Amino acid sequence: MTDLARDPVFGEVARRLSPLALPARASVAPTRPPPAVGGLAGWVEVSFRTGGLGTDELARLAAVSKSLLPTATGSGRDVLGCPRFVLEQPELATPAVAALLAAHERANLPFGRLRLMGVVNVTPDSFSDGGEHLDPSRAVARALALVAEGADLLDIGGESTRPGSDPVSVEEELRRVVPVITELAKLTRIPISTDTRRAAVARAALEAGATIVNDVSAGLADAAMLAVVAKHKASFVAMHMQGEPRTMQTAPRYDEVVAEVANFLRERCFRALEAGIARHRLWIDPGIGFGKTLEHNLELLRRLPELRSLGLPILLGVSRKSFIPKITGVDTPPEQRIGGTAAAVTLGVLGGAEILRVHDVAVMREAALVARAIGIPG
Ligand code: HH2
Repeated sequence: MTDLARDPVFGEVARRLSPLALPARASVAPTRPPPAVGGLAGWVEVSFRTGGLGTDELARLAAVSKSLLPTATGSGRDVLGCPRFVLEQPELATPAVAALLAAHERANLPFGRLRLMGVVNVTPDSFSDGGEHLDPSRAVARALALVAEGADLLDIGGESTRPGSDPVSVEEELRRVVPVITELAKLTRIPISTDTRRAAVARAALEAGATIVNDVSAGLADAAMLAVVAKHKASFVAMHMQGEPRTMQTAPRYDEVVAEVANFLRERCFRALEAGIARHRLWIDPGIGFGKTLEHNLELLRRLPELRSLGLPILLGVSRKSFIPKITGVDTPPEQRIGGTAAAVTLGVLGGAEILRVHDVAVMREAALVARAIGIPG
């Protein structure tokens, strides 16, 4: 069933109904109350968004969808050739229909404004800019240069999470990022994000003027993280990672990478909501390169629209990453991976990403804006 799950809506229902695709801990409740299907008068019409599917896949989707929607009568196609079902007895609607409608509604939410998040790593060892901005004044200058290039947000990190990296101490991470954030908060009005897995660092960064916490462990690395974010009314980026940076690339394994990433993000966002973080302050990120093979990364990028059914803005970090030379077969240094990054940013925007985390803001801003103008009119 999961190989049919290319459609964001259908993918959501398939995942909910397929016990194999659900890790035991994952919650399957909708993220907000489903529409009152039983209360709707007359009938409900469900059209599947199936852009990009071939005839064979459409036929299989229609067959499986029919079995998921036992109360549906009169299946057909809408003007775009998408399968369409009319539910004539909505009071018989199953939880699957309610989930389908809720997911459909979320996947069809209008796109938000595109935002470019400029990256500055105050570290000696980050994979692409390590050592360049360890000095606080250089880090501040780089951040201001990214603002001048058109960054809408800044992401300041004090610990490399590249594959194979060792964690640094909390004290060292604080020493690296707090002076930079303090200074930047005085010099720019652009929202500042702190890229950290530590609650103590998040707290200090928020007190210094940051308003966003970007946690590559989605709150799992530090039990106090979600409460700190909630207390400061900060935004929270929940990113998916399998394992931890030191060993995550040793042997990443998934039965179904998109379903597992989506379920993980849904679960972590539930935890964030429970901790008191407002829904409108949550962003999700599939975590390209974090415990994933090249194939896993490509599958996630191709099927990014499925994550839209969670109803939260998608942040995407593809900038300069090692999947690019793996594809080209040419081992270019990270700062030269501009073309590959622009291609991935373009496809990411067309797949529904709204926040692009990049090192080269001016070029990627141009790529992202052009991609959106062509691919997502209005
Ligand atoms: N990627 C990196 C670090 N933080 N955060 C989010 N939300 N998404 C990402 O894809 C992401 C991230 C890795 O890139 P970089 O910061 O340039 O390198 P390093 O971890 O070596 O400092």
